[in-house]
Amino acid sequence: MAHAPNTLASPADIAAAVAAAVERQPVIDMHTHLYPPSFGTTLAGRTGKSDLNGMLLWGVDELLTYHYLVAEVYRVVTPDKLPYEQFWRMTKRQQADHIWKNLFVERAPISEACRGVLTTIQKLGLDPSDPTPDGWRKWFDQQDPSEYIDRVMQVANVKSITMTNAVFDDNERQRWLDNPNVGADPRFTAVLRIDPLLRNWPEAAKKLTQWGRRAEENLSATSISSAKIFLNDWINKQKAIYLAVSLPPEWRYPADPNDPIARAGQTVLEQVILPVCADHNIPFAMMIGSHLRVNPALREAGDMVGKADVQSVVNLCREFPQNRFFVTFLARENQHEVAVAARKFGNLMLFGCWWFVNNPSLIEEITRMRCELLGTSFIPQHSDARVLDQLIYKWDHSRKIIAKVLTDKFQDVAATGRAPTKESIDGTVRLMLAENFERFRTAK
Ligand code: RAT
Ligand code: ZN
Repeated sequence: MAHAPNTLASPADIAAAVAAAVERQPVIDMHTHLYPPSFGTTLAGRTGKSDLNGMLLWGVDELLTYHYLVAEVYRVVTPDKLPYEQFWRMTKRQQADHIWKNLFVERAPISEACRGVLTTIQKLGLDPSDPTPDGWRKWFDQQDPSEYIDRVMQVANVKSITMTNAVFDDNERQRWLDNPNVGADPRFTAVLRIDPLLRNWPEAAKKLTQWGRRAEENLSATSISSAKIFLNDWINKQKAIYLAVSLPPEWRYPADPNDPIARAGQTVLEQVILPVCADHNIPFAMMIGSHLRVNPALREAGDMVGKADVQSVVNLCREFPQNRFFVTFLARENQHEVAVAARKFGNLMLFGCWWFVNNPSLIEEITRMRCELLGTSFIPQHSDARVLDQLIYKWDHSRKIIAKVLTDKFQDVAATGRAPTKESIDGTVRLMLAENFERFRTAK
């Protein structure tokens, strides 16, 4: 068969073009827990300015004490050997050394979170075969946090980092109140995170009242208007590009009429959150399926996954066509159903392989299925990085899988006799790593 000159007909040419396009395309990372140095940082580097409650985490001790690795180390050094409270009393460096010894030296570091630390160290130009992290620590101590952000973004090829700005977190809230420019770093964008508003209205109402916006448990007209003013203020203060919440597996829309807290959540959603999002023309992101603190002693490492309800998302997308929803589910069991739901609603954008499905085997399965059901119209990944340096491994590992899936898909299409062009490969990759997010969030 004859091919136009700019087409890529051979499987090897397609594989090379896809791999190059995926490596080259800068990413907009739509969900992280990363912040600019203006939010404070626990590791001062060469600036000497450390802040105990600083929100920017970076460096090898933070990488090694990532909560995914805390959960994993408790598989092998059980609480009868090291009581949880004793672990939490250790310094960060002692915790890091404990994890290093037990997960990287005495056992093979084959989990995804262990491998991630080593990929990061390698891509920074350090030697992952070093016997201890001490040499790496010295290197990190010489970095300037702000310059280091540039370096990590360059190595990871990330062009924009989306923060998670939890307005009900006192530490974070105070930073916005103390410094109106705290979020002004052009490398970062803000997302207003509002979990208590939807998950526990009585608690949120108390806080709102403390902060000078009168709100009552019974969701009077005054409460609704207070909550709307509160959201408006914070969207404006943060210049939030969307609103976000994480929801438990039991979350339903419509809510169970016999559950007063869930009913209040429904009212807040219908009468506060969605109208405010529509007014500001910003999407609402729902991350669904996390059971918080099933083992409270493990703190943030103690959360669990549960199967959630996709039909509730279907109901919302149908009832609120004027709103746009970013959605991701935590359970593998929900992935197929929600991909089908996205075929039905243009106001539903699937994103990422979240947390416990952010593992190579599941990323591949989910990305393949989404391509087959949705073509190019989804956002395959976000990093969820909590430690700046994790951008490097999260994107390196995901890029390779996205490239593998897209190579197969383009080769399958080529086999029909319609060979792809380099432009169509580049364009597809651009949609997936940047433009689908940008277009959906700014759509009219
Ligand atoms: O993936 C994580 O690190 C979780 O602890 C959560 O932060 C989750 O991603 C969330 O945003 O709630
Ligand atoms: Zn997150």
